[in-house]
Amino acid sequence: MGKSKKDEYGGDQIQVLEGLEAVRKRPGMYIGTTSSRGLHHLVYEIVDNAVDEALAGYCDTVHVTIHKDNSITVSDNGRGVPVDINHKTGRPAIEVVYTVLHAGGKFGGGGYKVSGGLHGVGASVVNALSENMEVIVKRDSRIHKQTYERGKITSDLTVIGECDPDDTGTQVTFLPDGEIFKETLIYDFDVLKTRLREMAFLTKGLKIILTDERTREEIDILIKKEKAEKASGEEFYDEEADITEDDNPDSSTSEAEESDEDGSEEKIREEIFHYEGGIKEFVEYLNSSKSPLYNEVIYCEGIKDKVSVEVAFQHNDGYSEITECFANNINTPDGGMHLTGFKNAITKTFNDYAKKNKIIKENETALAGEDIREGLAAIISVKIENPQFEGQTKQKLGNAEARGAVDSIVSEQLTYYLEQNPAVAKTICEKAILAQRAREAARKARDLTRRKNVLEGGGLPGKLADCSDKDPSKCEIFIVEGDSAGGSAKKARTRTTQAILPLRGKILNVEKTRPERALENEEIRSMITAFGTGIHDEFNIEKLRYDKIIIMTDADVDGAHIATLLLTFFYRFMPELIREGHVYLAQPPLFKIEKNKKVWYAYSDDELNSIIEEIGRDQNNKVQRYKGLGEMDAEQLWETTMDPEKRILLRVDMEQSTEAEVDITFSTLMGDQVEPRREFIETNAKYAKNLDI
Ligand code: 1YM
Repeated sequence: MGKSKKDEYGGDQIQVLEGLEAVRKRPGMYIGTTSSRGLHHLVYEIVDNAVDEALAGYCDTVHVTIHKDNSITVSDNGRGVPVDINHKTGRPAIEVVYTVLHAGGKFGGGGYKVSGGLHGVGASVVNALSENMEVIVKRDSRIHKQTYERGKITSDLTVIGECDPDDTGTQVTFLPDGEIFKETLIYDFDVLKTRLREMAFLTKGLKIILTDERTREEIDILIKKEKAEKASGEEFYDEEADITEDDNPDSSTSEAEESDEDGSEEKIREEIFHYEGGIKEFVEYLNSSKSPLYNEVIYCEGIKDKVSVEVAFQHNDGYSEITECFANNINTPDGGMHLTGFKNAITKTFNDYAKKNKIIKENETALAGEDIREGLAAIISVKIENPQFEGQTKQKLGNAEARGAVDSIVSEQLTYYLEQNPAVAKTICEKAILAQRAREAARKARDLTRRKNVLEGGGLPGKLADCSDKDPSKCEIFIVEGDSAGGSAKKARTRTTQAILPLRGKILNVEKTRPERALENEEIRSMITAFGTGIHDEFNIEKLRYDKIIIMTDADVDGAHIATLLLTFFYRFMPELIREGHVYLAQPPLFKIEKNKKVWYAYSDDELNSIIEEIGRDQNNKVQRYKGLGEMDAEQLWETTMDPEKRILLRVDMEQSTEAEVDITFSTLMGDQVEPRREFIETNAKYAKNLDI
């Protein structure tokens, strides 16, 4: 996708449009939201420009650094943003890139940037929303620098040094503005990591390096400080919580470096993403915690009707499907035309192949798309001139030409591939036939039970102690581990709004069970009927009978295991429940502390220590460690875990995770591969504070 010298951007080609005031007034219009998601979006806007430079063939490395003060530096080794004078404005081009809002800078329309030579669109938005920003460009043997505050220039473009003529590139550092990002200013390494890894997969050959200069401790302090500031509602100053260099010897001063040599914990996190195989490697990554059915990743690519198409896929021996779609490197979780084209192509091509090779007979039913896609991991990536993002959240590709292009490229190349690789073709067809049979058998069984239900009246599960209020927005259901805790919970609850569903022992691991078999499991059926929503394609959130679904298990390893099994079931059968924020984890206390007839509960070791410190170390202190919910009587269970006024609930959140990451997390935790699970637990155990999947 290289460009000739002739159509390179000159300073005068940039259109000057409107000022950045509009961006500060209505940031949501440009970056979607000013929540944590918007904060992270700033990084992607700048990285996009570097990736465009890579796609144009001029850059192969991008560095992203999170600094101790939560400012970000992004740098690349491309040509450097042009610094020559723009004839229309009489100002340097770089100034225009960073201070003038460009056409189509609206959220969701960022796609045209890729390979269209129109990039730099988002940079001015990032500048407008940053307390300060600095850009350094190495170009024409010189090092140039300009600085800004809240989108306004604070220093003219100046040459600050010289460099080798071959040494070129752009470096942007910005500090997001606290006046705009009121929710949080703290960057999450893992959120950036996921997106940057994705960008690297989508841009084969590009090396992206992500570095976090903050230590764990420093991040914890930042979080505490931000919480305290929010609580006091005003600028809060706490010497202990402040980590500016002067006050805290552990921060980035030279002393910190010395302490590093002492072997103390001054760890800097760094991740390098570099995939010569591009989306083929993305598919291998999706299947990394699963067992692939065949060795090779199937790959198709081509250009048709000006749509550039890349598709890669591989089946695993599981039952769920994960297909991630991108248009101009932007994730389209709601699919769209490219996905439709892909589904058409594989359904048609596999059926044609199976018929032609007598794997299924002429008079037998054709394989359904869902049969062929059972256990499929796929990536679809299209690049298109004027992407239309549709749907409520603008996350669905609307361009009809993408459907035709993907369909024809995949059909043609897959037909050829299957002919060349009959063993792989047979394996996939056989898996699809098994899926088809299971689906048919389940349908017959379901028809039978439906008839039975109509005759017998159906109804709610017997074990459910339902609440009396019929307004779902006021109701919650506790899924409780074990009959005895279930008993206490039933006694403790507020009958009007709290329902209790006790589950016996461990629930089924749906990750390792055919979906049709899972539906034969009694606990699973009870939950489905109690929730009222139905599952999979028939899921309907409007029918949800409770606003909150609360998993209440013991605060130990077994309890965590049961909670994970339940979450896996929810995610595989009714993911919208989690996505829409209806799923919670109850937090039973770990300790009860008694002194002179007064009682405290502690939910962590830290809390236990601070309570003891507060009440004074004393022989009269009685500390009891709760081993399970069963050890609490109804009153204690109510007081510590169920009372909406006092309890702590963790909401299960996947807002900033991609579908791919969540899928991998569940297959890692619950699948049949042991090694990825061991690795996952080792890396995450230390940091597991909050359940964020
Ligand atoms: C760390 C962020 O922005 N890199 C970057 C941006 C540009 C170029 C190179 C570039 C593009 C072109 C010609 C061209 C941009 N240029 C412009 C504009 N990294 C980062 N690297 N020369 C250099 O598109 O033809 C906007 S972005 F408009 F000035 F050309």
